[in-house]
Amino acid sequence: MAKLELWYTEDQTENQRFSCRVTRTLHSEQTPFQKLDVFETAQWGRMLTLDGLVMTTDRDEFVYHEMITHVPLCTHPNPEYVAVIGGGDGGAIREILKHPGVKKATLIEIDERVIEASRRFFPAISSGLSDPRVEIRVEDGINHVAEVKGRYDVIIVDSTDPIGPAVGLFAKEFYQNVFAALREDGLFVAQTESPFYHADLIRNTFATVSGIFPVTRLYLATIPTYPSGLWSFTVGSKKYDPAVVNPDRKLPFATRYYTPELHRGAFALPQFVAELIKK
Ligand code: SPD
Repeated sequence: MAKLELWYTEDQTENQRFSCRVTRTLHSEQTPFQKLDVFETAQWGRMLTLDGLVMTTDRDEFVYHEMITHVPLCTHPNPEYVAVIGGGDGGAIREILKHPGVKKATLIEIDERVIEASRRFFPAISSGLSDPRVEIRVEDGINHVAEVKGRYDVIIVDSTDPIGPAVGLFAKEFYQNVFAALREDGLFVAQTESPFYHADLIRNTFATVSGIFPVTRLYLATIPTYPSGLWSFTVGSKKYDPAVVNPDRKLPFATRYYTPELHRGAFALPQFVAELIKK
């Protein structure tokens, strides 16, 4: 008897694919910037993809969103003004708002349809977007950081992969503008892909950021639905070292992945990753 099955398949490299069973396609559209799909999957709950690449899923989003936010926000002693470039699903914003000292979280997302899709299909991820401390700007983050000076304590570059609209978010000029957009003791973090598949990108980004910021660090997290499952984040900081954290610090909010002890451990790099960022 014939059996019909629906699977999502992502070409992670020319020689590597990732698949998961789809129980329903909830939404598909071509936005002015990219192809946006929302699937219901058997393994990961709802999944948002852009241009055929997984951006977030119900069941593992907490790892990425906690690690891209709490590492920089727990490094800065008093983060008040925080910006997220990209991240239209709102997951990073939700985590930022857990920090009681944050006065304003600005989301700068180029594609309004991502925000709309997240509000509609991912209520738990987008839950912070209506908070009064949140300002949403639908514009290109590249232009925004080029225009503002000394405004933010922390900038989080929650970009898509370095293709299409996100290419400029991995460029030297962008990091220079991020430096200028930060206050005198500010820091930024960018998602920088997988050390298994994007070694050159990590090497080049780290070298570029090191040429601009006095402190540059790389840390890792395990994100099962991202290519290879091992994901990197690069930090550029004007003053504070994100690798130095009190592991016994008590957090005034709940997390599922991030702990201060794990924060410290995330900077302990496997040898092949450490080699990538050697001077
Ligand atoms: N290959 C996946 C990289 C996606 C990084 N950004 C995801 C956005 C989630 N807020």
